[in-house]
Amino acid sequence: MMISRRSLLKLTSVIPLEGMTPHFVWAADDSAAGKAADYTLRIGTGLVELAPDHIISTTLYNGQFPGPLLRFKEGQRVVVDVYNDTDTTELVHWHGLIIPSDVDGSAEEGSPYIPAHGMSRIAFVPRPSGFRFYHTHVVAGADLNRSTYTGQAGPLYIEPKDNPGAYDREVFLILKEFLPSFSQGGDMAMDFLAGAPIKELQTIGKQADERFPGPKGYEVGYDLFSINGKILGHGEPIQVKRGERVLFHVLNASAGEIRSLALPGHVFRIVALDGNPVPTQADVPVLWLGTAERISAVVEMNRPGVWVMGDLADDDRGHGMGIVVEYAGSKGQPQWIKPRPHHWDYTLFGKPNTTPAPPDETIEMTIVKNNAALRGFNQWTLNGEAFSMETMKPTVTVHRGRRYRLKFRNASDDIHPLHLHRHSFELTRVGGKPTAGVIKDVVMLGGFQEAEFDFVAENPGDALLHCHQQLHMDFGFMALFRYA
Ligand SMILES: [Cu+2]
Repeated sequence: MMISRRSLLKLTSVIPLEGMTPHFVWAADDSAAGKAADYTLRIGTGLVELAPDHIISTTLYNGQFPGPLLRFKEGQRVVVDVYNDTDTTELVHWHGLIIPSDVDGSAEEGSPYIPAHGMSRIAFVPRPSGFRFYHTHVVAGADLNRSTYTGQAGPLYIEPKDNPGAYDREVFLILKEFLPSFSQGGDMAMDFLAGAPIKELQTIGKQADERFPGPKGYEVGYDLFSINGKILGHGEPIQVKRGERVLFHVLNASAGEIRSLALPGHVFRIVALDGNPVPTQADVPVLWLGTAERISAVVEMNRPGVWVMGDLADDDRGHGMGIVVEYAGSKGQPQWIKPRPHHWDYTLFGKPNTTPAPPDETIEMTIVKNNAALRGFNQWTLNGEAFSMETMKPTVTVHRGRRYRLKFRNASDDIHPLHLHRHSFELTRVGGKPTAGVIKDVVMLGGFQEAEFDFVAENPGDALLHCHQQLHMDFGFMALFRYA
């Protein structure tokens, strides 16, 4: 999806509505009633042509993948009508936004479902500015045709009140796998994260394995991989000119995969993480993104050629996870060169030599995996408790105005992209290193590692904390925060 700044609004124009919708749900304030919506999203089954011989059927927004790029203005109220043309209830979650619980799109927080063959009008004041996204937030469980396994994801950009914009062009890249299936035998170990495993956490993990000695639980794998809904080699190449500075907004819209991205011979200057400007802009050869993470990075186009910008995993890139970057005047087969090994370290982008403000309270959470404990699926517990979708019982009480430090201890070998709804957080310690100033809404927690982040309880209403891997959140890895 290559978009000039001027053509963006056209993409999000209201689509014509057909037929009658029997059910209506009005969320947020009544003042939106009677007014035309600013945007319309229509949830329905459609086809995505990933390549001429790979056309898949899945659930989409407005019949397309990715969903339309929505461009909101920070602080300017927006009304979105969401029509659900499917046979099941749906939810649209506005990821990374600081908005009320009833419009956040999370049933656990009390947001109303969009009825099957019904509609919801959703209104809120978008903030904070930056690169966000929207996606479905229903439970998939064992159903790989549901929730984030489908094509229900789209980019959202909230325009800041003032935009410095030291770049020539913006390119949005949405990374997404299709055709999921279950497999057994454990996930691939990945060791790209900075930091080292902690012995005590390995011991806790070992004890859990002894309590659940059977086979490992199901994992999800994929057949097809895409950027902007196209398998590598089948979409339009990104056309660049020598000397140009291109701002890439990269979103990992996977249901559970971690993605990497490299452009041979080029470096990425990271300017924002999860849409929030970083205190220290740093150059890296490879981007790593946990599920739902976003990276905004400027690339100076100074090595003419035709290149594959792609995932480091040969198999995934071979099955489509990449896009061609073509310099004006260059011809030939796209080239891929494997970058040298590189560790992903969030603290590179923090404020140097600064310690974060002390919290009012620290909440510790230890994450344990019970192998195949739930009908063959791994069960996830936080401090010994798996979240119950039946009771949706709040786990943590917070008080408005207080600063909380969440300390996560991962007693499993999986990497968990931790996400807190309706609040941004500041990384304070990751991979064993203290840091400050990096504001995010998802952070990867390494296997047998610890991570800490702070958030200020400044947005009353229930807020969900969960691992963004669909397979983990559906099987226990959630906690509900309730304001006192
Ligand atoms: Cu997880």
